Amino acid sequence: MAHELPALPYDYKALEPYLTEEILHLHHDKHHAAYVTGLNAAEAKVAAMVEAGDYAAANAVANDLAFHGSGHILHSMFWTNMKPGGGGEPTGDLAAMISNQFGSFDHFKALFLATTNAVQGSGWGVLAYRKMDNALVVLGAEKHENRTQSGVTPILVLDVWEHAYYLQYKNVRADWTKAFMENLVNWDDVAKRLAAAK
Ligand code: MN3
Repeated sequence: MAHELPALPYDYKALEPYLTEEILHLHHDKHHAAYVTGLNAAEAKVAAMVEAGDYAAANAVANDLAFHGSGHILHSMFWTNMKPGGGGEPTGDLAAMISNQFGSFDHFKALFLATTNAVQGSGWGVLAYRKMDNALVVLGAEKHENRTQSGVTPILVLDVWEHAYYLQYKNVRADWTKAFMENLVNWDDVAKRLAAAK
């Protein structure tokens, strides 16, 4: 059962002017597609190792599963975490949890942006739900799979690899993350993901 690249839930031009058609085409059709291919290749290697009883490649394959698997999962979330005419503030249970945990939406936003902007090199800003104590956690992931916390479910992810913004925002990552939060984030999708995680 091979993984497939999911279609975008909107047109490639739909997120302009905050995210260009060119970036979205390259990011979805080339970069995300490569993680799908990588994950399928890694899972095929797992099957081949088990079939042959030869586990010499197990460590390399585990690395590929973490990298390409996380890349596929995070990008699949990322597309639905955005929508044309997004931004604003969450409502309902998500808004209440954010206020309870971080003091206010503005405090959360400042923390999320600071954490995301400070990720060294390629990575993601992540808001995750931790079922163990019914909490929200703000994380800054490196690459796709590093510097996370076990046992949490990401509900909002923001790609800050250079491929996500450099053609439009050049070296000013903070302009990209601000545009995402103010004009693209789909809080309805984040709320749905929180409810599902609970
Ligand atoms: Mn990416």
